[in-house]
Amino acid sequence: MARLVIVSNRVPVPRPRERPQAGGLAVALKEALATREALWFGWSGQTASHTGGSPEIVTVGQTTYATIDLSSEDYRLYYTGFANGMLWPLLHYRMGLAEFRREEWEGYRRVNRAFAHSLTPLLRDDDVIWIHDFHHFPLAAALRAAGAKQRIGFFLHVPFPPLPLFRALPQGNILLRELASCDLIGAQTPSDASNLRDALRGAGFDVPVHPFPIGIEAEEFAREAEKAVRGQDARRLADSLSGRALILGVDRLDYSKGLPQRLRGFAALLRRFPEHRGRVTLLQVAPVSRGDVVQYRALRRELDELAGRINGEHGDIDWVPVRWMTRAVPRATLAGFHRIARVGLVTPMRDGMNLVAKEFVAAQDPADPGALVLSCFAGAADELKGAILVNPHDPDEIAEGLNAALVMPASERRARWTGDIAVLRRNSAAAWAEGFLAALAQIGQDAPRAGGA
Ligand code: GDG
Repeated sequence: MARLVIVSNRVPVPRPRERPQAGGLAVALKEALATREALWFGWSGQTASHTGGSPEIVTVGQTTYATIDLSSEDYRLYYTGFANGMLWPLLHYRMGLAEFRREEWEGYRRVNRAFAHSLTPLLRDDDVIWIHDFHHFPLAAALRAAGAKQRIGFFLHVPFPPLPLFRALPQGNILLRELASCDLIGAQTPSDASNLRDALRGAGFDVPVHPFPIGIEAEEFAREAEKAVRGQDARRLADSLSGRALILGVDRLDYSKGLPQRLRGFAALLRRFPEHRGRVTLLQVAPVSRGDVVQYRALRRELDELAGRINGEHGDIDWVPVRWMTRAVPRATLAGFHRIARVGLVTPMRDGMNLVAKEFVAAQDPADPGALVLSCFAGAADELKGAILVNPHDPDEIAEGLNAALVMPASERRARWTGDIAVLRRNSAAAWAEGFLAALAQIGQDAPRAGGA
C-alpha cells in the first residue's frame, strides 16, 4: 500500500510522558494511520526566528510526524491574519467580520510555499498526499511547482459559500486556480461540494469535488461515556443538578457556533415556558480559542455579560440557570457529561459538520437517551434526522426546540436515537477516511480509454 502523506496546519505529535492528545483530525484518521505507513506534516505550533527549514521529525510505529516552525511575523500574517481573520469568516458566510489585508494574503501564500519547500525533500514518488483545510488552499500548486507528480487530495472541513459571496474575496480566483492542482477535492456536504464545484468551474477548472461527511468512532465514544459517568467529575455534575434536567453545550468559543443566540434561546425558554424555571440547568463548556483575534475577544466579553445577565434575571437563591465555563474539559469527562445530559444543544450559525452533535448522540444511554436540538445550518443536520432542527437566528425557535426536547416521551427519544446511532455507526471516521482515499486512488483509473466503448 502506498505511503499516506497527511498535511494539516497543526500536527498531533505524540509527546513522551504526556497523555495522548485525543481530538480533531487525529481521532478521525486513527484507523487510516493504523493500517498503513504515513508521514504527517505541518506546523509545530511554535514560533521561531524563521519560517520553515528542515522539519523536526518524530517517528512512532508506522507514522512519522514532521513539523516546521513559523516566524512570529508569519504566524500573525498567515494564521491570525488571512486564515482566521479573512478565510474563516468568509467561508462561514460572515463577510461583515472578514478583514482583508494585502500583506496577510501574501504571508499566507508565502507560508504555503515554505510548507512545500520543506515537505518536498521528504516525498517519495509513490506517496499519496492528502491536504487538510482552508489553511492550505495554495499548497497543492506549490508542491506541483516544486515538481510533485503524486496524487494529491484536498479535504475542506468547513463550509464553502455560494459563488457571489466567495467573489468578495480579492484574488479569490488565484486560490481556486491553485486548489485546482489537486486530483480530488472533498467537502462535508453535497451543498458545500456543489458551491465549491461551481466556484472552480466559474474560474475554468473541472476538478472532481464530492461530499465526504466526516464521522466519529461512535462505539468507542459510547464506551468512554459509559465509563466516565461513573467517574468523579460526572458524578459531581450529576449530584449538583439536584434532579434538574441538564441541557449541555460544548463548543470552541467561536462566533460560528451561535453561542449568544443559544443563550438568548435559553432565556426565551425560561420566559415563555415558565414550567421549566428552576427545573433545568444549561451547562455551556466553551474553551477559549483564537484569543489573539479581536473578534474572539469581543465575543467572549459579550458572552460573559449575557450569561451574567440571564443568571441575574432568572436565577434564584438555590438555582443558577447558566453554568458558563471557558476552560477546556478532558475528552473522556465530556463524554460522561453528554451521557448525563437530557438535551444536547448545538446551534451553529454555519458549521462544516459539527462533531459535538455526533458525539452527543454516540454518548447516550440506549435505554434512556437524551434529545438533540440542532441548528439546520450544521452539516450534521443532513445525517441526524432524529434531531429537533432549529434556525438559530430565532431565539423563540430555539426555545420551542428546547421545550419539545424537554417534554419528549422516552419512547420517542429512543426511536429518534435508534435511527441516528445507526447512521453514525455506518458513517464512521474510518469509513470517511477510507472512502476519500479510495476515491483518490480511483481518479484517472476509470477514465474511458481512447476508442473504448
Ligand atoms: C472543524 C469544523 C468539523 C470542544 N470543546 C472541548 C473539546 N471539544 C472537541 C469536541 C469536538 C471538537 O472539539 C470540535 O469539533 P467540531 O466539529 O464541533 O468543530 P470545529 O473545531 O470547528 O471543527 C467542523 C470539524 O472541523 C471536523 O471536520 O466538524 O464543522 O468547523 O470533538 O468534542 N474537547 C475537549 N475539551 C473541550 O473542552 N477535550
